[in-house]
Amino acid sequence: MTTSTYTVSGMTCAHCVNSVTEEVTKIPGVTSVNVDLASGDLQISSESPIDAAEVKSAVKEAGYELATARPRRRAEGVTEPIPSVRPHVADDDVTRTASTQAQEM
Ligand SMILES: [Cu+2]
Repeated sequence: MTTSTYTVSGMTCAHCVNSVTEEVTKIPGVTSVNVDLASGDLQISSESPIDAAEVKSAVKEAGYELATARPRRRAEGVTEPIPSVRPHVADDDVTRTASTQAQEM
């Protein structure tokens, strides 16, 4: 059992939360999805680790963007330096963040 936490940007209401939850739940192996509207946290529980690219495309399918290119794997004891709560960012910031992190991968 693995839990990964990502940050989704662009969600503004409960409908957004439902869309993201629905798309991410469709990823094979995902057992539960928990989205927090205020922080943008997307918590995914799965039988085995889910490819970040799959999560990214599922979130995109729902109409939103991942603010983090990689999961924060607290459950596995791997600590990455991540800002605690990401505020909603302007559209151009999202684009820049996404492309920068894509290059790192
Ligand atoms: Cu909405």
